[in-house]
This record gives sequence, structure tokens and C-alpha cells, in this order.
Amino acid sequence: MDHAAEAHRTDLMTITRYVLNEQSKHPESRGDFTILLNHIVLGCKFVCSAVNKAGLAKLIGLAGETNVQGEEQKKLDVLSNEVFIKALVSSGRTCILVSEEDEEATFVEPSKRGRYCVVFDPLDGSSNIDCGVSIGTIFGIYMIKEGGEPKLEDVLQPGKNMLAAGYCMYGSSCTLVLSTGAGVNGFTLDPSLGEFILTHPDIKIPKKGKIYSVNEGNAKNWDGPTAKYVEKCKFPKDGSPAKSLRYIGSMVADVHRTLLYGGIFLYPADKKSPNGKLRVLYEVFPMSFLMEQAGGQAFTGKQRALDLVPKKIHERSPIFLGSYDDVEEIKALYAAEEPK
Ligand code: AFP
Repeated sequence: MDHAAEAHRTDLMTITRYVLNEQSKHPESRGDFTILLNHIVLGCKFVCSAVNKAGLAKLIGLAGETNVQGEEQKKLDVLSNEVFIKALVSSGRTCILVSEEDEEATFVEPSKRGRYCVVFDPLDGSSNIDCGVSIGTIFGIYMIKEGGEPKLEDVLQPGKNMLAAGYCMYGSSCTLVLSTGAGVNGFTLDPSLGEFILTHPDIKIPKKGKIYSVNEGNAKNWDGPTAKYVEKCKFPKDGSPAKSLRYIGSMVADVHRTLLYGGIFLYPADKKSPNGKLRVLYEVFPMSFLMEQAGGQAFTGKQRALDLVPKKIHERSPIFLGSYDDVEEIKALYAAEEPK
């Protein structure tokens, strides 16, 4: 990138302008998606600001604690959830919301209803909040089937039916990565403008990477293919260099690095958690959607992740996602285990 030229750039592609441009390619579009996205962006900006102030404002800590004024303190993830629910309902474009924070799905009241269903984790990686490590919001968007009342089945659809997915990472900068099904674009919040500006157009993941990312503390409980794969990363027998291990424990940050640098992120099944840890609707699907849109792959150990049909809103699944060639290798190891 020519940084000198960038510094003098005056034609800024904001996320709203980008989505409006996309919308103009579909003359039948009523602008509902643009409005919905604006509300998601507002939620991200609010959470970004709250995360930045967390240490000062004592927003961190247990939900239900009181501050010196005797006011109830909200934990950052509880606050983020409230912000997103309110922003999404007030957009007037949603009908069903599924949040990691809420046991039940929220059905928007008829007077405020629209056609979109949003599944989201308002603040993923929250165990990293207290030490200032990057955390993020993850979201996926479906549209309800025509006619009738919205039903839970409208969100229990395979990930390949999502219209859009993305995440916002609250780190050294605030970065929103979005796919509306035509590639992946990254936008960085310019705090002086309060706008997300297109900084990473058309992200493509390298075909093969040099990094693997996994919680190796679970190794004693892994299945054969995962154990063999990680062994191969560390001690390759084909003369290729060993891969580096990077693991933050915050899915947004680990996936963001994987998307930009290439490699593989895995949260496999293990003996203790036969379905892995990560949630299908608002972790596995949105990240798998982005990976595929960037030219990578996402696999559950049994099938393409986006083909999975969830039965419950908080269902979990093992996941292997990242560079095309790296995921091919793990797929081959699982295929070799299948009974002939
Ligand atoms: P928390 O929200 O409890 O911090 O969990 C984060 C997460 O869901 C995901 O962001 C990480 O990739 C994964 O869990 C890390 O899990 P381990 O701590 O088991 O490695």
C-alpha cells in the first residue's frame, strides 16, 4: 500500500456508501438491508467505545455489581447485548434475533417487524476483556421465508442460506469485516470521523498458510485426525517448514489473523466435548461464510460447515477453517478414518 498516497486520500469509501453501491446493483432492492446494516454498525460503534472506556469506567466485572454511586454496573457483554437488541429492534427490519447472551430467541413485536433474522454474539471472547486482549462481535443475517408468521425454523437454516455475515474486532483499531455474498471487505473505524472506511478491499485468504491456531491444552482428548494434523504442523515429513502456533483464545482475533495471513484455525471435538465448543449459528456459520467468500474452506470434521442444519439455536459444532490447502489436509485425514 502506498501510505503517502493513502494519507492524502479524499475519496473515502464508507461502509454505508459501499452497501448503497451494492444495493444499486439490485434495482428491486428497497434499502432495508442498508438500514439494518446501519443499525448493526451503530451497535459496533457503541460497543467499541464501551470497550475502550471499560478500564476507566469500571464496566468490567460481574453483572449485578454496584458502583460507588450505588448504581448497578452492567457487565460489558450484558451491556453489548442490550445495545444490539435495541438497535436491531428499532431498525424496524428484523423479526427474529438470536443472541449468545439470551437462552431464547427474541421475536420482534409485529409493529416493529421486518424480514431479516439476525444471529449474533455481541461480545465474543469476553474472558479476554479484563486483560485488554482483542474481542469482537460476530453476526449473521438470514431472511424469513415469504408469508406467515416468523418461526424458529427461519433461523434453523444451513449457514449457506445466510445473506450476509461479518464481525467487528475491538483491538488496537476497530475493524469491521463484512461479506454480503460477493467477496469480503474490511472497514476500519476512523475515530475522528466516526465512520468505518474501506481499508481492506476484496480480502482473499492465502491458498496455504504458515500458522496453525488451536488450544493445545485439550490435546490429550483429541481424536485421531486432529492429533495427526497438529503433529504434521509441528513435524512435517515432506520437507516443508513447521508451522508457527498462534492462539489468542478470542475467535474474532484468531479468525481475523487467519483471514489476513492464511493458515488454519481449529476448535475440534474432543472426548470431553464431542461437539466442540463453538456455537453453530453465531460463531461457526458467520466465520465459515467469510472464509468461503475469501477463497478458504470451513469443515466440521464430517462435512462442509455451511451445509450443517442446526436443530437448536445454541447448538455447537467442531470447526476447522482457513486456507484452502490447509483445510484440504485435515479433510483428507478425516476421510482416511472413515470405515471403508
Ligand atoms: P469466551 O467468550 O468465554 O472468552 O469464549 C471465547 C470463545 O467462544 C471463542 O471466542 C474462542 O475461540 C474460544 O471460546 C476459546 O476457547 P478455549 O478457551 O477453550 O480455548
